[in-house]
Amino acid sequence: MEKLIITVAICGAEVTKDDNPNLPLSALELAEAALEAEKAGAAIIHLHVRDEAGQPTQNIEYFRKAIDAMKEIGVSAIIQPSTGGAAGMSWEERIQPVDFNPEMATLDCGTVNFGDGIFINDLPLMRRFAIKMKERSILPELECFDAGNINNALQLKKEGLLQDHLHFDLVLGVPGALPASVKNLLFMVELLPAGATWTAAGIGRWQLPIAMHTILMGGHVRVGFEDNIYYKKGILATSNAQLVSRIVRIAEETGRYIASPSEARKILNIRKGRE
Ligand code: KMH
Ligand code: ZN
Repeated sequence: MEKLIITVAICGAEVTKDDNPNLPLSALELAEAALEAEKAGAAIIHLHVRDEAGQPTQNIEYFRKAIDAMKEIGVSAIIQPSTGGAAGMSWEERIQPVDFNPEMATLDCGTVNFGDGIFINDLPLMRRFAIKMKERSILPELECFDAGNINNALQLKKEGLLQDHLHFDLVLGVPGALPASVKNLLFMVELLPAGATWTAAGIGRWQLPIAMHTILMGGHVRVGFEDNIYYKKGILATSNAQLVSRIVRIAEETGRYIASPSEARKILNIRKGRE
């Protein structure tokens, strides 16, 4: 099987330090968490940023600070800024980090309920994001929270708005979207087009079981505090790296070895690398 790409979603937009005091939020904390997770085996850093009050923001200056801090301390993993931000943000606010020309960025593929909120991703918004990413040769991670989202991504492909290689992130268990279960994971994977690569992310207590099934199915894995703050039931994770390390141990026991950042770039057909 292909080597396993581990993505770490280090802070997200919703979790707070009250939920888990080990959550990284400042630029320096994000950089240190990214480096520690990379050393543990992560090849992709899925990045959200927060302002001084800990609120989610898509302001380019906060991304700049976090990414500069990461580079300064030697992070070489693929940095994948979020263009999802938080539910309720405008598309203009959300798209800002694309201006950095990152190697990857997320492209959310459909409107879903998101807890008590609505996460709006209509086709005109998706087209805008896809066009900008294609112009800049940024690989979109096609985030799908429900089965119909995959079809929306394929619609963009039909319209010529995506590059040849498609990479999906199947997010299972967002309250309001498709619940996490092995049956739903299999269902979504069967809908993917031939040749696509995919990552799966299970929310909350589903992070570990979805990851374990994904390892065996040949997909790639996302873990991290954005999706889950616990190590075990009732025990908070001490760091994102702790969650990554567990995936590395499990995967290697099954004979699935871990992709370095440069191997991940090759698997994902990322043209613009640092190497
Ligand atoms: N925070 C969620 C509303 C993404 O990063 O692209 C959206 C999200 C998806 O996290
Ligand atoms: Zn995110």
